[in-house]
Amino acid sequence: MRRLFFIIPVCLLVLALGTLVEAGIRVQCPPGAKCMHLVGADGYVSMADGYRQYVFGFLDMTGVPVEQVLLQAELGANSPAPPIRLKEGEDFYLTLSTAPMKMRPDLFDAHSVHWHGMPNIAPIFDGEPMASIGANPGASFTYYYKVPAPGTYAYHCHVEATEHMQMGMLGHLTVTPKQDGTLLNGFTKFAYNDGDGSTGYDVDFDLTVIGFDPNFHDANGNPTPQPLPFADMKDTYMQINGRGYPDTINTGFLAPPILPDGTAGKQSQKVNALIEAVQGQRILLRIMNLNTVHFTTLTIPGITMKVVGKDAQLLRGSDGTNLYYNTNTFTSGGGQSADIILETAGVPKGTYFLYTTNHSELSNNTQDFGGLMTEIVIK
Ligand SMILES: [Cu+2]
Repeated sequence: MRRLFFIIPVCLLVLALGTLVEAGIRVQCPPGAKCMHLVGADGYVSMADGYRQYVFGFLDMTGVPVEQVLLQAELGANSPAPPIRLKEGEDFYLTLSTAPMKMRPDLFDAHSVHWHGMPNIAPIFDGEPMASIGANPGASFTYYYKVPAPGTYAYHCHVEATEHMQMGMLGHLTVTPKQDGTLLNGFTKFAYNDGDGSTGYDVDFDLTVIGFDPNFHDANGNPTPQPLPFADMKDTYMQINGRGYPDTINTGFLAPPILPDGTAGKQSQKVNALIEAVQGQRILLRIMNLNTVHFTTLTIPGITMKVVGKDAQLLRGSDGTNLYYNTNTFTSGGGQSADIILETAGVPKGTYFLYTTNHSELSNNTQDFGGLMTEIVIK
């Protein structure tokens, strides 16, 4: 009998813990809220010159049964991380699970999600590992956000940030304003709550600028004694949305990389960077620079860029004066963003190029021609 008294409570405890663990991963999404399940893992991507690059990254496992998550995530890191698009004021539950590193079983790094530049995040959900927490390998953690402000942001892993960001744990985070859905200035979609429709647009595109240093990535993919070459980091694979030109304009998924054992890997580069609009439409470019090494200057010969927002802030003075400005080049460093409007009325139909004026970055490592460039097609 005494043994029964012991066994029954233990069984109940195990059942309760099992339910909690399952609930921690399969969030019962509350009505009206948005929920997502990201997994941090390692994997491979193909650079535009065909080079297989080892990466760390996130992948979207929303809706995948708990018992299949780790198996499906194996070597499944995406680059860039899956884009997240939310509405201002929305309740968002983001569950992060960390899969063990398939190619680096000697590493036991946790992962986290940090919303770069977002105000009013509860400290426990900040993702910075000294002041908050992440998810250790095999574990999960659910973040909650009351999405506070519209704009163009990024999210990234903040654990050993220099290493994990260089390795690819970077993604686009867009928050649309409450003003969306109202008719102002002939538009129903806007970059910000501008009150006058001046940031209205017809079509928008998320552009994430990143760069990889193949020597750093190769050093990390090789389980030999560290340290990693932090001070020597030099990105020679500059990319938009995880691709160098001409892969940026390939509207399909890129072919899965061939793994070191000769088998096909998983599709890991799912976001293209082709910009298309009908003549007369207004384009909004949501540009997020997540390069860990370089400043980047972008230009679009033939189309004027109107900058209406920077670093997730509407460009407006304290007295309400618009501080928007027209330019033919835009420079940003890592962690900076911009909201740029392109008016296509009066722009002849055709193909235009968005590219960096840092000409050494118009290459895919040693392959001349490529890199940080995409196309804008006005139809
Ligand atoms: Cu990480």
